[in-house]
Amino acid sequence: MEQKTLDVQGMTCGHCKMSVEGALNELDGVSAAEVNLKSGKVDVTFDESKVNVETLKEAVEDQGYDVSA
Ligand SMILES: [Cu+2]
Repeated sequence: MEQKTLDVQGMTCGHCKMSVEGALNELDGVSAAEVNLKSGKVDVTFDESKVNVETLKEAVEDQGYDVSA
């Protein structure tokens, strides 16, 4: 399992948290996604043989947020 912290801009409330975590958890290979609203960071645990960081970013961007790392 791989762990990656994404920097996400624009998350402001519980709904944002749910959207981002939901989108990531829907991806095959993601076992955990945890949004920290205060820091704007998302910790993702995933199987690197099934999903890559680029796909994680796209899933968050598809929800309308910007990812910088
Ligand atoms: Cu929100």
